[in-house]
Amino acid sequence: MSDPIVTVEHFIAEQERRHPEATGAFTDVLLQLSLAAKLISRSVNKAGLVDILGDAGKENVQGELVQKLDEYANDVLIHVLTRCGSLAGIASEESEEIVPIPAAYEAGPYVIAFDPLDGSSNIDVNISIGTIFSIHRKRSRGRDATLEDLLQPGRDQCAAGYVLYGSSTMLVFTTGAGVHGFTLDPTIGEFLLSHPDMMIPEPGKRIYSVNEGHSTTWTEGQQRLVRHFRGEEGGGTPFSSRYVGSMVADFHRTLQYGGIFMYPGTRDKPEGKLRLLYEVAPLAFICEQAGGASTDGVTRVLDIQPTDVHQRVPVYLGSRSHVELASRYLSED
Ligand code: P6P
Repeated sequence: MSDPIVTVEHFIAEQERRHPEATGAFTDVLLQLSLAAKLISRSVNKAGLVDILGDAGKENVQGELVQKLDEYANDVLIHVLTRCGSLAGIASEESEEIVPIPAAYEAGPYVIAFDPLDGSSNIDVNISIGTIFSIHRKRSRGRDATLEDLLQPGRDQCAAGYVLYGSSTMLVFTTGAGVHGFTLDPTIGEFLLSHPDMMIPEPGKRIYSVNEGHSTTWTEGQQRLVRHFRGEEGGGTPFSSRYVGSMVADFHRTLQYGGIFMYPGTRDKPEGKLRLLYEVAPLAFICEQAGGASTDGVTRVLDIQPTDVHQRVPVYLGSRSHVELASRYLSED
């Protein structure tokens, strides 16, 4: 047996041992997230077999029809995380307000924001979808989380990660000490370390990832940037275009191959579509920990001060040289 078999539980325990000041509260959150990921993975993989597809008929705070798997993922995450004893509150894409920790359960020193099932419109066509999470230390006094605890800049995250429900289920996260990927072995129900110390190749493969169907609404700088990637402006070998339409899948490819993922603002929606707290900031933290870069076109994502739990920002994530090139083009807008 060549490589050691390391479970995510063992890996997290090892990381905790290296930090004498660690209380174990943080470990509890990560372990519960791992449990939720297994439960959601089981349902996502059965989705084609069990009649849990299709709209649940309700609308979420975004005014989007909620798919049953969305509801299930949100319910599972809230169920396991409210009981972990280490959280003071939860922000979810599916909940307009902060989800409190019921008085019956112990609260703790962290807060979490998550998108329970991002890319859910792809559920019905069996395209990879994902869960994205971001963990901060609680700053306010008292038992329960306040808005101040959730509206912290991404640079202060103590952990961030995602679960990719694809051809296999992967849990990828950082606690500020590099990025590590774990692949679920469903035969034993364990996440096993499969991708230690992940680094974004620099400059990486020449891949750009954006929905070009929106190109007529882009700014001039954004249009010129994509013309550059297509080899139509400024010479150079054309990039390949890859776009799944599921952020976790597009990001995971960028993390492993390099390139750049973009969701730009438009003239009528300069803030773009993707949410800062539970989509963009966690993936930006992972991206930078893996040696990449992230910007909203003007500001480093991790330096953005959030003003609302569900606020949206434009995003450019990937190999540092490609993101820096994007910033140069966008600075001409
Ligand atoms: P568009 C999925 O709905 C999502 O929130 C992200 O996962 C994805 O990157 C983006 O929206 C796709 O949006 O406008 O290209 O369909």
